[in-house]
Amino acid sequence: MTTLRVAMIGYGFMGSAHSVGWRQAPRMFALPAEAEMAVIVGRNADAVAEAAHTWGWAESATDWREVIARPDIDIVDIVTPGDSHAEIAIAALEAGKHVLCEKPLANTVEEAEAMADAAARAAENGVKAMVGFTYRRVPAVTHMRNLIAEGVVGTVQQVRAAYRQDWLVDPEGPLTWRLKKETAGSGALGDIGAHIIDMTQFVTGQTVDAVSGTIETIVTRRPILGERVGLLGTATSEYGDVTVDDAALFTGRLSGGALVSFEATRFATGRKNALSIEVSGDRGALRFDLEDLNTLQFYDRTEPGDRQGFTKILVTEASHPYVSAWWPAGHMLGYEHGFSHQVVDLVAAIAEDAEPHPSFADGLSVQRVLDAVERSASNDSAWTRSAAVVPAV
Ligand code: SOE
Repeated sequence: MTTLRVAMIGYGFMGSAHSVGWRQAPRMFALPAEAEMAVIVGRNADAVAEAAHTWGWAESATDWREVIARPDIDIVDIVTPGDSHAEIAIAALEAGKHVLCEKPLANTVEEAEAMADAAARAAENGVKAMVGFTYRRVPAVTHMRNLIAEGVVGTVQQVRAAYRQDWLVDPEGPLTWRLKKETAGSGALGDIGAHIIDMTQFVTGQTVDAVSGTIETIVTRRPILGERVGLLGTATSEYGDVTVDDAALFTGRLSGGALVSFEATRFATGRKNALSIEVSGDRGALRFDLEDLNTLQFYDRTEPGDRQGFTKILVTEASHPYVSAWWPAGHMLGYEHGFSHQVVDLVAAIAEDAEPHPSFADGLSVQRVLDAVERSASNDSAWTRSAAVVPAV
């Protein structure tokens, strides 16, 4: 069996989540190729060596360019902030490495276009590129997409998508990289709005073709970061400007004509990581909520009136996507399982020489929607076309 040796660049929150995926997937799934956690890369030699030890990477290194040039590396997994995605991904693809890149694909449409072009060129030589919209791989979300494709909700008439967090409510929370335009590209919009745009396109099989939006920075100055801890960290006594949005509200028009309401915010007091999506159609409706991620709510309008009502589907049957590799029915899965499923799909695409999804073209399509929201917001919320490419689902 082929062995795919992985190099991961970066070692923050997403580094730990991806490491769990690389460790668990080969143990729980019968993968068509071996995946080996070869080397983890970061700028701070001591910290990255500790991360290698904690998460089980064979080696650590400090220079990503040297690692990408190594002939014994097959896959480059990028979990750095958005400002380095384009440079690392393009270099890796040009060096013939398969690439998995965290979302959002890039910080700008121009970078995302260059990445999608590099991926298309690399694909001619069998090299694969995937973007890490990992929530697609929550079994209930994949199941929702399959049910909609089967027609259980009929024609999609409206979608409601929200991603609400509250980790910035404290105005003394420090200025981390996620709050600076030069490192993150945008704020709640790109960080979590990107997830609900991708999820909407994924589950409906349609593109978000135009948007009208508003973005807002609620706390405009914050203490400069001392030491990073989790999403936040310690504060110093100096203050600096927040240069990204804290909240984004926008309406989208799907290629099939339906309206979507989107909300992405880090100021939803009490909401820790509340991603929800509800798709309403002329035959029924489906709703997913990350705070109850093993379930799907299904309303069937074709049932007799006296039996209609939302029913809860427990998405833990072996017949549900990804589930058979895990536990018997009813033994719940969590946030981290999506990262294993991402590895399963990437390794399968490489072994079978198939295009992985979400592709860099899918990532570019989300980036164009993010950009259209910002353009709309700076133009009195005027309807703005995103010129999204058709996502392959
Ligand atoms: C922070 O908002 C964050 O970690 C995002 O960056 C992730 O993409 C999301 O999965 C959870 O929240």
